[in-house]
Amino acid sequence: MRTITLGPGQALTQDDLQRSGALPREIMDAAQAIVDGVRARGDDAVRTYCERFDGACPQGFLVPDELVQGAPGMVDPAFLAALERAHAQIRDFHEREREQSWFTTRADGTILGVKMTPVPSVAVYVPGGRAQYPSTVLMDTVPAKVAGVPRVVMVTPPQRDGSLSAYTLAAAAVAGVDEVYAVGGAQAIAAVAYGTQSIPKVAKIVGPGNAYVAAAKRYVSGDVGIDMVAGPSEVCVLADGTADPALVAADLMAQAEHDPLATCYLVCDAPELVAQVEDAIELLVGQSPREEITRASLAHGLVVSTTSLDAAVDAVNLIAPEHLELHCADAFGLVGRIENAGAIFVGPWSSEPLGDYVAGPNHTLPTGGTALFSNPLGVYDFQKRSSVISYSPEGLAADGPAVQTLAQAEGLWAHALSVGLRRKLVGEGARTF
Ligand code: HSO
Ligand code: ZN
Repeated sequence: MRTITLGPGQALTQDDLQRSGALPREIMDAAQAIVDGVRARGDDAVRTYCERFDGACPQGFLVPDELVQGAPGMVDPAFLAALERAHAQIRDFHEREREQSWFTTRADGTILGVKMTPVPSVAVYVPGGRAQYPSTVLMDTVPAKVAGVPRVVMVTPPQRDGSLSAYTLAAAAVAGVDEVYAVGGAQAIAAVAYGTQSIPKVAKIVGPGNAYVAAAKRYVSGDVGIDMVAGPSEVCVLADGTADPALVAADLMAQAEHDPLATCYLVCDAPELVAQVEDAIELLVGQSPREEITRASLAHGLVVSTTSLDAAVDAVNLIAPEHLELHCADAFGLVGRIENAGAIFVGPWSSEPLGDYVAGPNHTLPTGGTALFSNPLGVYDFQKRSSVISYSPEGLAADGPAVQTLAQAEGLWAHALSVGLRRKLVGEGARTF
């Protein structure tokens, strides 16, 4: 890991992070060409790209429902029980996020409010290939289901033999996915954004994917809703001298093993702990079957060494990590000072993998510093608000003059007329509405 040592009064800067969220031009161009191809030629183009990139293309993209519903019976019972535990806890947490319609009345009888409506259809993108993430199926589907989305489809790339993983299908069945399509990559994003002969168009696409998937999501955004353009995963551990070096080492490695591009940060006001963590990593990493990925990721990780806890907190807020772990004496006391983080894991028992799988909060989180302005995936991503405005005659009489004055100032004659006509009707006691 690279180390930056901040002296007293020194602060971390964005330049120190050497972080570039931009998707490379070649990847944007390639993704655009794929999306345009699918938009123009539908299933034929999807098939061509599947064969080119996945090396296999199923006969039909729709996975038969019997196969999906049968998947829980094909997996090991302990896996199924864990999946069901995770599902119940994720659903319980997300139930609390559901926003209700609300209405308020004014003394003059006017009613104002917000009507909530679920997004009509959603596609959940689930990565395949090297990484099989049934947990992501749950995390991306449950909030949509809790919001009441009537049609949730899942798209995921087939394995080399054209099949889908039984774990992924079992998770789709447990989460209540309505249709599964064995198609991945930018071509899958294009298919659900614009529709093809056999794959339906949806209103919103969510879920993580590789750089081509991210580029395609960015390109189709606007024609269809998207959740976020996710980058490689990150963890930041904020530790003081009381932290357990082995736990910190394990937690950094848990993120590093996802992806050579994943980024690990250790922010610490106790230099002796940094050395102990590095020793612990060296001891453990050789035992990992994912040693190569873990080492590649840790190699570009960053240690920020500070002389005070206040400086460490400032550094964390600048990093705005996807996941933050607080390994400090008064960990909960620090929570109020953390402004930018996708998820905050507090104290030594709150290992980040608990949040990846079973705690309940969503694991699809803002990456690359976007925790500065965005949220974990949630039920609110699948609910739309419509404002509701219902005037009584008394309310119209009270507000009408102000509308006419403002409309005249803006030179909008018919705006003033629209209210003026009604004022007349109300004044004359006529009830035409
Ligand atoms: N840490 C990943 C999520 C995940 N971990 C899925 C294991 N499976 C990004 O939040
Ligand atoms: Zn993880």
